Amino acid sequence: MPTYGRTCLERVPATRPSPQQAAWQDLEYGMFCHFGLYTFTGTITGSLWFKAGVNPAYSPSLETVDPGVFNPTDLDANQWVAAAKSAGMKYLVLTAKHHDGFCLWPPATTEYSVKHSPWRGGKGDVVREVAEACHAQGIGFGIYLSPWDAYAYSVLKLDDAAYDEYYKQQLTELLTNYGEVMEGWWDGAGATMRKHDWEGYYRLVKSLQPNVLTTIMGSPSDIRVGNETGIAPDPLWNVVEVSGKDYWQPAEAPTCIRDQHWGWRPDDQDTLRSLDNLLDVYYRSVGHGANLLLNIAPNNRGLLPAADVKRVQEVGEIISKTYANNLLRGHRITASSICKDGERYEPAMAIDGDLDTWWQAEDRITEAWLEVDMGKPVTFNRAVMQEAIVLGQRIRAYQLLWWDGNGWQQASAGTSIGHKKIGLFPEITASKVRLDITAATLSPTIREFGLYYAQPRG
Ligand code: FUL
Repeated sequence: MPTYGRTCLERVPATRPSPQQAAWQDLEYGMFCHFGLYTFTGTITGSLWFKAGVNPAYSPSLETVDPGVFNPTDLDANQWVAAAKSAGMKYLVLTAKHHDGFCLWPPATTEYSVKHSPWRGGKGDVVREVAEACHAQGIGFGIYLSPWDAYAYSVLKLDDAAYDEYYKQQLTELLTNYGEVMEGWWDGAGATMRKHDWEGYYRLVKSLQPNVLTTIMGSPSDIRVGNETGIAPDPLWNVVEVSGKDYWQPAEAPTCIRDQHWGWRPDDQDTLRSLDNLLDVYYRSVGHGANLLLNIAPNNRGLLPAADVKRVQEVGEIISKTYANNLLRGHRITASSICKDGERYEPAMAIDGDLDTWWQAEDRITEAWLEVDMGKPVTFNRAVMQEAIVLGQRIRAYQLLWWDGNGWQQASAGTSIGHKKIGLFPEITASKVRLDITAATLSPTIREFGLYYAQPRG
């Protein structure tokens, strides 16, 4: 977690991220892995789950999938994590339990788990293997634990209070026995069909691991999820109002690498998203300031499909190549206003590639610009802007201008920047650019400002 040092603080209160939220936003890109009995039956949505949700008296005996089908003969969590890393992803979220209630670890609460599968002779624990692989390879580990649980409702016939205890026991095991958990996904699907002790869950989670960030359900949760398209809105504001109070609640954009199938399916061989489609999703999630959580489903052998891995590696390679060198780096940068607190907020901090430093305008200045003179014409078609969100999301409007020799022309413009904004525009050649912040709630900060050139794609 970066240390942010002393700051040129405005006296005005503003909503800011927790250090854990700020660190999570820096991760930007993660892998979602949906894995469970549905990997072996070929479908993630069963009528059982729905019926069990709406009608607790429903008897699912004919539809409950037997744990005996769970047998990923070649399961290798290290392959999943290595693939995520090689694609530039910084964390992995695993479905420890999906809506069917089947547990990928052997819990004390239910027998409906890997314990009754042939895999590793019933002694296996997928959560452990994935957690250990994440920890060993140095990426964040996240757990998805569906509040909606068809098995607990319909087979075990737990009422709301009994289910709260059941769920809390599962949370306790998952947050006690698997090392550090960075993100806890408490899915909203089906979660309103029952009464849940959300506040109790939240308190328990934080008491077990204060650094865990909760996603979706909570009181409110630490992370929000808007939809399942992988696309975040623009503008994207981090502060949301819940019951009259302001909260910093960064956004995560989940989506599937294959046609809306969260789990692996044998009949789903032709729906892998194209490279261009995935790049577009990246620009419309990470490029809008959200985290992208891309689902790649391990197959029934327990491996990520080679084609999916290759595709995300291609995406990762294009992104890392495009953003390897900031064309503004090392050039002369000036600002209309500089916070007078030593040298820490000099404009050069905005192009130094150091995420622990930033430029900041003087207190009470809410319109300001940064100008970079590159000395000679440079060609670019992407701009990356980041605010020092540890001080809140302050910028309300900006435009990127370039000097055509006679006057300023606009390359791109917008309202929110937040953690990151990537501006995409047709190729421009200029030797001078200006980032013009035309509105801010408090003195604006720029953590990084960069221009890049993305090779046109065929
Ligand atoms: C949804 C679930 O119903 C899907 O199966 C999937 O887990 C997705 C991430 O969240 O709400």
